[in-house]
Amino acid sequence: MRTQVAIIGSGPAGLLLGQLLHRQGVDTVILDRASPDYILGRIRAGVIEQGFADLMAEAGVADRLAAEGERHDTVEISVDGVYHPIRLAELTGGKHVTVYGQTEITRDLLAARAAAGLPGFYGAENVTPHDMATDHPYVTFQKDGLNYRIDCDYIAGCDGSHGICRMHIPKHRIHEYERIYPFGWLGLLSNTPPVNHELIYAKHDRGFALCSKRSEMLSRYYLQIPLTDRVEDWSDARFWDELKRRIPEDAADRLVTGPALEKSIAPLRSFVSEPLQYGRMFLVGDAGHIVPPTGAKGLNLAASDVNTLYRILTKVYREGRHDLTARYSEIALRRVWNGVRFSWWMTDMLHHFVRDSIEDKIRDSELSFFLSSPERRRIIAEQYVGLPYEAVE
Ligand code: RFL
Ligand code: PHB
Repeated sequence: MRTQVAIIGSGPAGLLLGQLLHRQGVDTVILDRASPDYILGRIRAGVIEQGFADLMAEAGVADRLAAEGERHDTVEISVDGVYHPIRLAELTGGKHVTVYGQTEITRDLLAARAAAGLPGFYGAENVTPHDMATDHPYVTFQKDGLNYRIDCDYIAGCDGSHGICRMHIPKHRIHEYERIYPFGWLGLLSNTPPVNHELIYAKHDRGFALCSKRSEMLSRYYLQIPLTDRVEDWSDARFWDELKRRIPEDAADRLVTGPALEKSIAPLRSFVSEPLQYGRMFLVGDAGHIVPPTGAKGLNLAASDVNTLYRILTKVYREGRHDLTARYSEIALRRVWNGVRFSWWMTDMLHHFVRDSIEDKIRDSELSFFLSSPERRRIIAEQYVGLPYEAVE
């Protein structure tokens, strides 16, 4: 089998890239080791930058996002129970974010790919990229006991943080930067009305908490917990009690609780692999970098990588600009490092590290400095709504 771009990974990065390239007449095949149902079962991101929403529109898959996504002009930071609104639109000249779940983004993209009849292999085993440093890369895999080989011009490694594409880059051609945080997030999804219209990022002596949502009857909450805790340690009742203690009093008073539809723990880490390419293979999204979720940047950085690669490949196929492929990593990484820094900063400012340490006192002081004037809050707002995408020329 032959295609122009073999896409490994059918998460939001792989699917969005496939859809955008399809609209430019570029052929793709998508391979994923999981099934579509499994992919849709993962509860992850919820905050979409405008650049990402615009890209979904360019891909022709933004109808439901526009109709059901909720526009947010403000985000709340609470410190020991006191609100500090960050008025995103007011501070950034009208920019905002949209609350629309990653699950729904993925559902829309999978539906569009199926409707266009584009090829994909789910439940693909032993997916392996080959000969990326030559002009004739290919991918092999097995499915239902049969062996497959896909010859292609380029390979897009969109296979997430546990993917295999990065592993196939020789060690001496890649540098990996990593920071592991000494805590995790316990997330809970429930069929209850969200406690607040705006998201609340709550810094508290007992630890960080986040109040988020998916819709008017679907809430998503997170608690900072020690890495040694297991999901079984947290009954629904214990989760709700702890959440109430960390959020502002008025929110705790109106919090509607209910049984958890899903509860899971995510460890927090910052990770970047440099460069994001090896020959004719590109790393896109979580395959090349991870951020802690506090800045809501992971999925949005995946989208900005897709934007860069899609614009480069469009110029390659339409204008013969083969010179541009060598620049993918450099362009994508500029924005990635900014997101990595902002996510690290938000995590650092809002979480509790070591009680009564000088570092925690300095963090408190730095956060109150940044919350203390519109000019300083603007610095947070501009990054939260997302920096502009860099042009590819
Ligand atoms: P994905 O979504 O992990 O998709 C990768 C796909 O590759 C497949 N795969 C393989 N296929 C074939 N062979 C192999 N060997 C393979 N290995 C893996 C997998 O089955 C999968 O289908 O990566 P992608 O597309 O790069 O998307 C990245 C996002 O999923 C991620 O950055 C976000 O979810 C991060 N994130 C958030 N991002 C935001 O922008 N805003 C948020 O509010 C936000 N909240 C979050 C988050 C991530 C979280 N967790 C659980 C890590 C909240 C949480 C709790
Ligand atoms: C979410 O709704 O899952 C969410 C929102 C904002 C974040 C992280 C996760 O910063």
